[in-house]
Amino acid sequence: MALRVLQKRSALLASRCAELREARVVVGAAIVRDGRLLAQQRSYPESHAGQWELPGGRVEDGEKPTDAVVRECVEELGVPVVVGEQVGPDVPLKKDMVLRIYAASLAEPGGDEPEALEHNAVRWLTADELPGVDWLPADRVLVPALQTLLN
Ligand code: 9L3
Ligand code: MG
Repeated sequence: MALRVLQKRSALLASRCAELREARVVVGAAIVRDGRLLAQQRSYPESHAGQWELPGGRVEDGEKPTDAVVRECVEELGVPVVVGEQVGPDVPLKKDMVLRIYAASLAEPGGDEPEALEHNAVRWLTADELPGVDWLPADRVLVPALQTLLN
């Protein structure tokens, strides 16, 4: 009897450990308009300042990743987006984090222009321009998948 209880407890502990080991997700938006992809230039931290990334950020506790995409785009660009399918694989970031990109489009195409509210600048890039951009390392991994999305 005592053995069964112990076995059950250790199984519970093992599954809790697996949960804690699971990577935290950072989401990003691949916003496409007229065959171009929106990229933004980071202003912080100093190690990443000047490099380009897709808009996004950490998923909060209890938040759906796709909801986090919408929230981050409002915070960083001032515009809502409609979120589609994941683009490419999850890309490992430092520590226990992964970057997950979703295809997106502007929810109000004739509305406000996306603005760099927390960044240096935004750019709309063609598929041909993607390889020449100074991307953050994780975003660079996704360049082929992003070119496929644009083509
Ligand atoms: N990150 C990398 N590529 C991206 C995004 C949105 C984020 N496209 C990395 C940079 C940070 C971490 O994820 O180390 C958290 O992102 P944020 O909260 O600084 O945007
Ligand atoms: Mg961010």
